[in-house]
Amino acid sequence: ITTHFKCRGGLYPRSNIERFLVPDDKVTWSTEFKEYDPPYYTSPSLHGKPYADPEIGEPNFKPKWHSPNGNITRASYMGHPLNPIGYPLNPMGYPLNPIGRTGIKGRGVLGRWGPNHAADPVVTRWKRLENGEIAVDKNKKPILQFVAIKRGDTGEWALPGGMVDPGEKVSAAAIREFQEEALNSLVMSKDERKMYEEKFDKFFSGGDVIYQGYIDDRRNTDNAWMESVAYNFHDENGSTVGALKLHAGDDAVGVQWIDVTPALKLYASHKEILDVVLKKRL
Ligand code: RP5
Ligand code: MG
Ligand code: MG
Repeated sequence: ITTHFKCRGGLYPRSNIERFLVPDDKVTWSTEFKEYDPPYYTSPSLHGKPYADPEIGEPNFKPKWHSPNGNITRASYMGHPLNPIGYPLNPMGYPLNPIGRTGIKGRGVLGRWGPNHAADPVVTRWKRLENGEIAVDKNKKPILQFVAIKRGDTGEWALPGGMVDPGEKVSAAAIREFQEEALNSLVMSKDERKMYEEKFDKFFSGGDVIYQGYIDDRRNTDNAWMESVAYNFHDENGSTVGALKLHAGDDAVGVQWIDVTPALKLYASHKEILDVVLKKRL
């Protein structure tokens, strides 16, 4: 991801705050943009949330920017040659979006200043005909399918990803989010959940990192942004996770296997991630 579109222009999510319009050629911080005067917005909904940072400058808030920082990492996957886990800070000490301007300052609805770390599971299988043969497209290429959820907030189809909890391994977050959003593990009994966990231990231990870095998420601001690690878990013969009955859960309002096609439109940068998966699998 080298630029962003989805976090520019229009109203900021769940607010009536209009973003300052940033033209394509004024995104990068190194391009001068004298008129740039974005509104400052941090959602009142963050108030008192355990996952939300205090305001910058509060005496008890001393984050170590650019660093693994204990349980809450402030390191970025973006970095630059001098500091591989770094991002710019402005003169007032606020982290700056590594891609550039978004037309809004503050944190918006994001809890953390700087990178907000998420994990995205890309669970795939080959599309099959009723006789079990792999279905092909008009170029005779096998058709890849992935588990998509419909997001409750925007109604868009997306990877069933979510935020990494403090101290949680990123790969564990990807698997947990898949189980919550696509299998509705949150309403399973302890025994049921255990049964699933044991059944899929092997499947989920074989994930490949497909992408790590910035996500063009509509919640991003100049000072807070999403970064994610996407893992591909592939069910080659469709016999394990590929054969499961899916149930939308948590913040997902729908779930289904979707064909990966060039015309596919997905939330944030998820289509770009699937393009990488497809290239790797074909
Ligand atoms: C996206 O938002 C990430 O790629 C991930 O899919 C998702 C995490 O946020 P929530 O689903 O928790 O809202 O940027
Ligand atoms: Mg979730
Ligand atoms: Mg989610």
